[in-house]
Amino acid sequence: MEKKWWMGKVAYQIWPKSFADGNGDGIGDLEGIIGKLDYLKDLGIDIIWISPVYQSPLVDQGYDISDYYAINPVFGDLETMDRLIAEAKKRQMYVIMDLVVNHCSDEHPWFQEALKDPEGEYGKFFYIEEKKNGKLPCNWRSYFGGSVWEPIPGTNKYYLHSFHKKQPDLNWENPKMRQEIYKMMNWWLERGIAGFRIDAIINIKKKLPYKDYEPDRDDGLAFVGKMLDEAEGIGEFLEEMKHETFEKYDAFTVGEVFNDKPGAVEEFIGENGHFSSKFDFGPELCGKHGCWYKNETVTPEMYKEVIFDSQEKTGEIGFLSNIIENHDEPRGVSRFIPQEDLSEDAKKALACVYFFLRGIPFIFQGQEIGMENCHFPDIDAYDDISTLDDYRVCKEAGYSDEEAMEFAYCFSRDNARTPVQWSDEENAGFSTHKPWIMVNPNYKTINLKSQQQDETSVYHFYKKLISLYKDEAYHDTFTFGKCIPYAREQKNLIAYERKGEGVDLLILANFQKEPQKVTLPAKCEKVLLNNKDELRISEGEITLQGYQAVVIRM
Ligand code: TEU
Ligand code: CA
Repeated sequence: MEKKWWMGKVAYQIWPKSFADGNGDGIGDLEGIIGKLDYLKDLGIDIIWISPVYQSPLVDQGYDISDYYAINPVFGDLETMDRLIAEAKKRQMYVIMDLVVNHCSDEHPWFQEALKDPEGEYGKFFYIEEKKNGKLPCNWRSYFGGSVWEPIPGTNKYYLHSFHKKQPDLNWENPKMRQEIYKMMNWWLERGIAGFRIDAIINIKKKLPYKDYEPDRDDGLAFVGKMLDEAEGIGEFLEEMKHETFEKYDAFTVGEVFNDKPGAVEEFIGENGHFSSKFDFGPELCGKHGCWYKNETVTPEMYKEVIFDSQEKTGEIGFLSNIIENHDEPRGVSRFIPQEDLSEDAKKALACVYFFLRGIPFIFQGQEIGMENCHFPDIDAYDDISTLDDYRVCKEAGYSDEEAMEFAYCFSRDNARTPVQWSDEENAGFSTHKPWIMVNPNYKTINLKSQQQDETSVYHFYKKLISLYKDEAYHDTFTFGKCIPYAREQKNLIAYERKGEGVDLLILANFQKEPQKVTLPAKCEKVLLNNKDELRISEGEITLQGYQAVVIRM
């Protein structure tokens, strides 16, 4: 396998609005990020993914772009972005930006032109159709609720949006549109970014001609994702994109790819795949069945099966990007640890398990201090459009306000979007101004400053994880070694070996409060990491305390 610069690197996702506020207006910004680069460097981060900071009405928090060539003044300007890229480089860190090209904002000039003249050049940048025999082209339901078709005022035409109605889908079948996108991507790559996280990319290929699917709710609509199962040929677009853009820059690309089709691993992230990596969404999708009230609580056994499943499917074909959370998900510690077991040890055990899987570990802002889901006082305190829709769906299904709020507490995207808890000072040290969204009230106990002073904190554990990962003696094994599940059938034990490059490592985590014994596959040479003070090892056997996690060299 050809070795690439990004292999073995550690990545960190910044969701700018809630990361750090540089100018005291209550909203995170680029200056705020620059101020934290030393912090990230010291943590051990190499690659920084910054969620969208482009010009945008922020209906979907920047995933609705109205100018790809400009920075939203809320976040800063191009000069600040250039400085951020340069300051990161000085510290041997790489910046990747979010590439949102399945759709743009309805306020983008292309769409504004399309509204004026749906038959004209820019009309062809979108999917615009008329009703036939009084019927819309298809019954697809958008990700954020309602039909994907929205009327164009003053005409008999409709445009398609897979997400919000303020996010019209770009027409990838149009080569002119595609060239505009590549031009923009190269413009950013020329500015010195190291690559892209590629948003919602699987949606760019539609199953055409349009057709209805079996309705999956009382609204008579079918989830738009259903169409993706049948849409063929996305590879042609992605190969073209690769040749026209990132290949020329040796860029790192990580796709938001929800795709389980046979051959998808090889196609997307194999040696000649479309992207460098793709997120492993196995854990994120675990126990989800279409709407909040149908979701199951994830047990350690369920979690174990999904991560091993992804590892087995991927093998050494390519590199997954491993996560426990992101800006679209609740906090990982609140989701993957049984609520009654949530503790610092359990947080460290979860960190240990996901971090050493084969692939590229991504840390989402605040994860390194063990930030948890947030209790919002009422539905109006939420901001996220998707949360508001899911809440409505629960209410319509007959759930009480209290029940719907409990679902929101478990699943809302805003759980991950509260400000990073830097200290126990006012506004958690995020801003001198009242933040745009509430701070999790637990910031007095969960914050970076206090954890920095405590060697046993979750934060220091993350630092240890990263420095072990990068330790020269093990780095190649963690990067290129095989990942082999160990004692998979042993309940509430999540264990695997990393083997290769002359080293054998064993990762063990006990996901229950009660101790459990594990038979070792070989003699223990050295304990490299342990989230507790003690460890009981005897001849060929180890006894793990509740939520104890260890990394051992065999
Ligand atoms: O997400 C795409 C996506 O399919 C989901 O994660 C989606 O956000 C979720 O099912 C809705 O609850 C990407 C971005 O990560 C997300 O923040 C954007 O809202 C979305 O694209 C649209 O750009
Ligand atoms: Ca600000």
